[in-house]
Amino acid sequence: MNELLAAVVTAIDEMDLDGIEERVQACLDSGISPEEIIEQGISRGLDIVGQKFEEGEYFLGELVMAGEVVKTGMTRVSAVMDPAKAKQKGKVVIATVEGDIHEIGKNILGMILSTAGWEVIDLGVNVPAATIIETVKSSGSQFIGLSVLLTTMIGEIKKVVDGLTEAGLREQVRIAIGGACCSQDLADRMAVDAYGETAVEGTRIFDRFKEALS
Ligand code: B12
Repeated sequence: MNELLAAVVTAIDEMDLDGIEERVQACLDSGISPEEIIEQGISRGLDIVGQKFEEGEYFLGELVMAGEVVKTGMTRVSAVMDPAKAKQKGKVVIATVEGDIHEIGKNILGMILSTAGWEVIDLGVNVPAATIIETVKSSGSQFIGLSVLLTTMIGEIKKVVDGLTEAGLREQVRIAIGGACCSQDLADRMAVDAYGETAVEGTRIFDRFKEALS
């Protein structure tokens, strides 16, 4: 891996809040794209932290700290993403489902979708299905991106699907899911339209949805 990207990975793994901005900036200065920094630096760093958490080497405090380091690094990345391209393709409603407060992946998805030309309506974390459906109605959006990291919260996906069906909107709205506990199998079981492993894949999915609906 590129040395500068590896330094971003290490900064997250070592929870180096003071060093992350400088390291992200070094990547940007050397011409590494924001998308590469997100996918190969920030996301990989968090994968390692997640693994160490699973293995009992890191605890909740480290998770929180790693989250803060990533947020700080992301401010540098988002500063160079081009907002001028935003809003041309249509509106996407994104949210982390109710009961789940993980926001980093959703925020990255939002940032990448904006850069790819979408108007992003970000409802935040811990969002009830009813709020998502209300927003779809009031905004006229046909696209929903749900972030789900906790296995215990997968039932929330079904609530969104059922709520849309009850509102008579299911046929005209496309839903994608992503996040640590999601998979194609889960997408099939929840009867949503797609699963995306990465935020970059998310942009391809929404482009595909749009093409199919128009
Ligand atoms: C950071 C973190 C936290 C931070 C979150 C900080 C924040 N501000 O977001 C804090 C400390 C708050 C936290 C809390 C908890 N966490 Co936590 N956390 C993590 C960790 C280490 C990283 C998550 C992350 O940000 N990853 C980086 C981002 C970039 O990745 P991502 O979210 O997957 O997103 C990428 C893709 O998935 C995709 N994507 C994401 N969403 C979407 C949506 C769409 C539509 C698409 C297309 C793509 C897409 O795009 C992103 C970029 O490519 C994970 C471990 C892991 N491997 O995921 C555990 C993890 C998710 N947490 C876990 C747990 C158990 C908890 C707690 C319950 C711990 C506790 N005992 O209290 C609480 C839950 C609180 C709650 N109610 O939500 C477990 C979940 C296990 C499970 N299967 O249910 C994990 C997997 C750790 C583990 N291995 O045990 N956590």
